[in-house]
Amino acid sequence: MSLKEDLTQIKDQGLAEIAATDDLKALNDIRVSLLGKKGPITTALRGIRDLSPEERPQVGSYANTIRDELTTEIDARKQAIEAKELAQKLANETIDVTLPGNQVRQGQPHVIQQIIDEVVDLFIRMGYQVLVGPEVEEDKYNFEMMNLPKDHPARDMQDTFYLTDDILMRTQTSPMQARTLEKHNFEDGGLKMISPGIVYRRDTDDPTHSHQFHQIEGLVVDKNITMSDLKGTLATMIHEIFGTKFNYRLRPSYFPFTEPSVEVDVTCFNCMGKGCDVCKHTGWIEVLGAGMVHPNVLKMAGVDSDQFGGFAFGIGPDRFAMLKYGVSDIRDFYLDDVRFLNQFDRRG
Ligand code: FA5
Ligand code: MG
Repeated sequence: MSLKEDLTQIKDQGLAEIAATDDLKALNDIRVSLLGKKGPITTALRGIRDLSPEERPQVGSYANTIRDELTTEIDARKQAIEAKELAQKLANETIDVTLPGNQVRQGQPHVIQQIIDEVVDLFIRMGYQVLVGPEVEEDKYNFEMMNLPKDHPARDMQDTFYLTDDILMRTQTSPMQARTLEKHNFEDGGLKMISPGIVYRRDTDDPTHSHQFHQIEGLVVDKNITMSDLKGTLATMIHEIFGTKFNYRLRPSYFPFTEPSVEVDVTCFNCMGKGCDVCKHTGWIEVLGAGMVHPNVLKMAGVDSDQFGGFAFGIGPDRFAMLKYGVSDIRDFYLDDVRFLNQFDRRG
């Protein structure tokens, strides 16, 4: 076989190998073995010196053509393999947007928040504005402007956590009465507001007491507001939240910022009035305090108490939640046990 034929065979074999490979590494191996120093072309070219001087340039240039052809073919194959790999990779990474997504478990508002929302919605429907006040409060608003001067004995009922002598964790949402009265311009008309929020007390935790709990303050101040307005409002709310299954009663009470004052009890859900541990054997559970706004509270906030008067109430939504759902220990609301909380999923 002539050298030229050898070279042609090397070329044909090389082209066949190149065409047959699908893999970049294998292709590189082919390149090295075909075109490298120890490859067949280099070896064949060594035979050139045995040829006649006329044949040498011919065969030499043929060998170069073959080398170029193989190199071009290898490069083209390399591009083809790379393009194929890229296409495959893209195909693999394609996101099928029509597949169903992973299910994310959806939560629901905490049961006490659900009660607060119900109460707030009702009062919005009755034309009240909703205000939110600070939990870290000044003594001035929490006590003094609520007619509880320093050293007033009634402060003992609401001992709390003090940050300084004058700054404390509010014991009630009632400071929002003072804050709102102070700001309201009564030349524009009367005032109807509710203010839900968290309050703190140095209470010993028991089935109906927590050291941190919720209140919803309500305040109506206008001309000609009477105790029957208060009673009607409270009855509307109790029926809205509890239905008519539960009874309620107004019991005379004392608050320094209302006169007269009442506390409202609802039938104990646990014994339905017979008396049990939950209701301390009274048959009733106290759910809110209320009364007619004390003139001193109006005066201290700069409101003319001869012209204006009103009522106020402070609801305990934690107690509402206990009654409504038959939960016999308030502390269950604060343990964050999802098995307990999931029972109040109102999405059904
Ligand atoms: C007050 O806090 C008055 N500010 C309510 C008020 C407002 C009266 C406006 C007049 C006018 P009292 O301390 O009774 O009152 O608390 C009101 C309600 O909060 C109670 O009826 C009860 O439902 C709830 N409550 C009181 N202490 C706790 C506690 N430690 N844990 C859970 N709920 C409580
Ligand atoms: Mg009370």
